[in-house]
Amino acid sequence: MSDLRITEALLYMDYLLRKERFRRGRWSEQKEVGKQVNREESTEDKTDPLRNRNTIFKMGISASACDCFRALCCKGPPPPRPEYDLVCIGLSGAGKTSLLSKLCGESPENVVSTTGFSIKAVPFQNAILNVKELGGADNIRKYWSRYYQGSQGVIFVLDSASSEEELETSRKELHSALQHPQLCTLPFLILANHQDKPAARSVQEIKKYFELEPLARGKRWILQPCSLDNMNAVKDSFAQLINLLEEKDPEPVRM
Ligand SMILES: Nc1nc2c(ncn2[C@@H]2O[C@H](COP(=O)(O)OP(=O)(O)OP(=O)(O)O)[C@@H](O)[C@H]2O)c(=O)[nH]1
Ligand SMILES: [Mg+2]
Repeated sequence: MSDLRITEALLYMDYLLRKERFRRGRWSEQKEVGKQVNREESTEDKTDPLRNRNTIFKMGISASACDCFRALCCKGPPPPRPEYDLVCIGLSGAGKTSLLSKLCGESPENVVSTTGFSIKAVPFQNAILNVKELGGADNIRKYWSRYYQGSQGVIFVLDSASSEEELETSRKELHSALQHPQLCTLPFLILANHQDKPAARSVQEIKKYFELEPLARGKRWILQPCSLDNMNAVKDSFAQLINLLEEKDPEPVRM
């Protein structure tokens, strides 16, 4: 039922209540006249708190109609969305900042390499992800583990079209993160980015090269091929990650 209809229904209900109250008032007046009771000369105690009980009762009906009206028609603020703290890692140039910026509705143009870390609150319909991106340059990677504490999930971004050497470095970093005591029990989202490039490896090649199936056995992870041009795939994978984060008693194996 639309808000307008509910309003109409409640106003009509209120009108009926008032009409009924008026009818009863007249009836009791007639009864009193019949008993020859003069209102003005009545000896009833005007200080008696129960004297106006009927009025209070009637007001109560009217007040509850108003409460009903308020509850049905005045929409309060939506319940707060749960927030999760995530860490986002991957080699320099993998596309971490670009993807996160696009998810926040910002332009990925003029993105510069992250020195140190940056935090973005990425809003989704059912949750807010506070993502801490750690810069992927050689001289920053050795400090990554200092920033893992408090994370509830991990996003690992890789460049699917990178050189063999870079891919091997990326593989080592992913292995080290998956085995780190502060991350090893958390859900992982692995984004195989740069899929728009002709040299990009397929998701099967990446799964094999990164030895994901034996390495991540017993862990909860999602491997998603994507590119900056295909944000729907990125959003879908984040929705799956939120599902994993929401699981109170996660299944031990998710392959
Ligand atoms: N073709 C293509 N280019 C991309 C893609 N994703 C990111 N890029 C480009 O890759 C470059 C590096 O992207 P960043 O987002 O800065 O990478 P990063 O992972 O944040 O790098 P660091 O902050 O240095 O760790 C930018 O010029 C992006 O435009 C993609 O899917 N396809
Ligand atoms: Mg960056």
